[in-house]
Amino acid sequence: MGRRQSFEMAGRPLFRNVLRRPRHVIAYALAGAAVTATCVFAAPPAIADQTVTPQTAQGYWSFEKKGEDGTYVNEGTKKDLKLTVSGEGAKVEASDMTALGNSLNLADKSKDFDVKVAQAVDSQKVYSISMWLKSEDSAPGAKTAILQFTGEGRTLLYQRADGEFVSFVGKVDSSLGSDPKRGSWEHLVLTKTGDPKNVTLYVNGEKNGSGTWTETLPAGMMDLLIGEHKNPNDMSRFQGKIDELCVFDTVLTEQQVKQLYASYGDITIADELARDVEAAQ
Ligand SMILES: [Ca+2]
Repeated sequence: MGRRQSFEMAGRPLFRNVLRRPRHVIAYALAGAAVTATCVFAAPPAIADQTVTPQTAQGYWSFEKKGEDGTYVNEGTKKDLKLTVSGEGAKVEASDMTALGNSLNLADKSKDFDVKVAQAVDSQKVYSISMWLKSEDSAPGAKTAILQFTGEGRTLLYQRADGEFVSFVGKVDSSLGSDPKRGSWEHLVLTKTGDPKNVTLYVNGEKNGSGTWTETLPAGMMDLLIGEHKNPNDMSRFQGKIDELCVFDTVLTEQQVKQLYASYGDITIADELARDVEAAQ
């Protein structure tokens, strides 16, 4: 309503002025407008961000389809990127949110599992990782691993007992903000730049926190572990559900993060409803 009113107020007077003038004046005015427009836009406008959906990611796993080799089908663009799920602690089964279909269920953090994307990202370059996640850990440990690299790699994202998100990827703890809604489905996006070195976490399309470091990261492609530290005794395993894992080889902009979140129309609505119900209780 407000938008329509302001459009009419801005648009009508101009429209009337043009109509009242003789035709050649209108033509001249329009030509002038075109020249003005050309001058104004002589420098090319910034190229609009590419529209981001899960399908535009290099790796995208919805956990709905399994390939002949037993791995979950990568519905993204780089088909040789594979996600493997093994161990008694990891199952893929019907989610508690219908719109998500099947989700990865890590039901008991005392049971071992191995959920991994081999050669997922180039450590020193840029990337973004997104997923839907729901913690079901009623007694979380001091640190819970969420995203971890193997070998020389470090913990990209973990969560403290009070819900604070932290990245240790740069060999220093970078706080990425609190998580007051731990226990409900949340859409997380973590973006990592090359130089300057920065990680930024978005929760449900909103920037939650960011951190920087100076240490040079180990070189090369990194295997990404989901929900477990590379040394399982160092942190608790994640207990809960994960879905819609995406790996991008770009740094998503804030606008693209919002686009990606918005692309989950039904789920974001269900998520908001769940929050409202929770808040009312
Ligand atoms: Ca799914």
